[in-house]
Amino acid sequence: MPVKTIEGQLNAKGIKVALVAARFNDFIVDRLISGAIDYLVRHGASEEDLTLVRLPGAFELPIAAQKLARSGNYDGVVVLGAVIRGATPHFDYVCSECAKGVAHATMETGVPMGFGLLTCDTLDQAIERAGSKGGNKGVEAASAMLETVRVLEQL
Ligand code: INI
Repeated sequence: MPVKTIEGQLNAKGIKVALVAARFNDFIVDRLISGAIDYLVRHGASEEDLTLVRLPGAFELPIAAQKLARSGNYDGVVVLGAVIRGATPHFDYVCSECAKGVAHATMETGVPMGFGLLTCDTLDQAIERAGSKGGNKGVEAASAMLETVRVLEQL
């Protein structure tokens, strides 16, 4: 007997999405935003159903993601930011607090969140992952959010 398998179709028709993005390193984050929007629209989402919210840095993203998810107005949230290691331990705190906060917000609200936070040692690594040879982390995060929304609808 075949195993009953539940999978998500990557169909974004009718989906309402909030994109929550940091202004810090905006020349990188803007590429993640356009990648995520392009992905969602090419998979059937309507631009009127997408809302972009900008925050100062990655540290501030979880609280906005949580409030948007709690509003009941969105099927999913895409969190986008870029943290690039500097000379101080600030990097580690910002990355881990953003990851923890987003994990908490998605579990607490039950709203799927794509985690598109680049955590890189160098600017070159961030550029690679923002629409060049390493792909685009914004696209990946939008796709993961969409797939999760479609799976949860069936559970
Ligand atoms: N925020 C980022 O989004 N990326 C970074 O690389 C970064 N660095 O390196 O400091 C960063 N810091 C700001 C932080 O997210 C907060 O906005 C700030 O601490 C004010 O609360």
